[in-house]
Amino acid sequence: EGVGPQEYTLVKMKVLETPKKLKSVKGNIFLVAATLRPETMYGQTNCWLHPDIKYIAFKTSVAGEIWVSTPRSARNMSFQGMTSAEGKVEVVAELTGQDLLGVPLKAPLTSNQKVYTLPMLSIKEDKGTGVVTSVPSDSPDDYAALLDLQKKEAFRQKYGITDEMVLPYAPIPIIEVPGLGDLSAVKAYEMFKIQSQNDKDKLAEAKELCYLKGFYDGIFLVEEHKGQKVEVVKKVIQKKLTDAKDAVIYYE
Ligand code: A2H
Repeated sequence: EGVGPQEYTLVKMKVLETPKKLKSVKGNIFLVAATLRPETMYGQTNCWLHPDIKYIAFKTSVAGEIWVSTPRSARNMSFQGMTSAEGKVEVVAELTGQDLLGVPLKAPLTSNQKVYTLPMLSIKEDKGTGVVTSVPSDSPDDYAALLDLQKKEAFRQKYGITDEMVLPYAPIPIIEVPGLGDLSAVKAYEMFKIQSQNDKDKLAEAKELCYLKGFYDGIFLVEEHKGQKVEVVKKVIQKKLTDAKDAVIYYE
């Protein structure tokens, strides 16, 4: 990773059914997911949270909007004009990831009408917002974690995740990558013989391959950008998201 600040796109995922711990909060609540690949938002199938890390709900600079992220990232956002006051974070609720699991969300661009918050154990507290949107077609980490939940009923039960939150969701073909096909993460998962989300080394290799090839050689399949190169369309889709107020640019 470079020395300069990293740019992330924060994608707003709207809470459709308020979880218990947020019942007293007024306003529209969004989980904000940090991504390096805004162009893949057409393929979202769920949202990842770490069950054991701390999240906060806080007031934003947008009237009536409450966002959820880690306290660390909210503080960073307070210096980027995203909170209710410059340099301040007005906390309205404190939660753990566990409190927020199994919640239906409306996410932008994806063909899924709702996606659920699910547990991912490799989420880092000190990167991005601690909220990660899942695109199993193009991210090997996301595919591995989704498959773990789909294969293991006990894993779902441990976190109170029902079948309907997981089983109907399949990777959506959105980008054709020469040599890796239209579900590059699935292909890479198989090529590297990955078994689960705990296969750290193999996942790192698969991620590298998909990320580089997807970015430089990938061709869009979704109707609106059909035939266009990922390299070209990435910024266009990022702008579409920010213009629609479905995302903001964030640095750390
Ligand atoms: B990416 P970098 Cl399709 N912990 O978004 C673990 N992973 C995190 C995270 C955290 N706290 N915050 C963000 N991420 C993920 C899409 C995507 C991503 C695709 C393909 C590759 C990919 C959909 N998930 O990332 O360490 C987010 O997943 C591969 C690098 O800053 C974010 O972008 O380089 C990426 O990791 C940021 O990782």
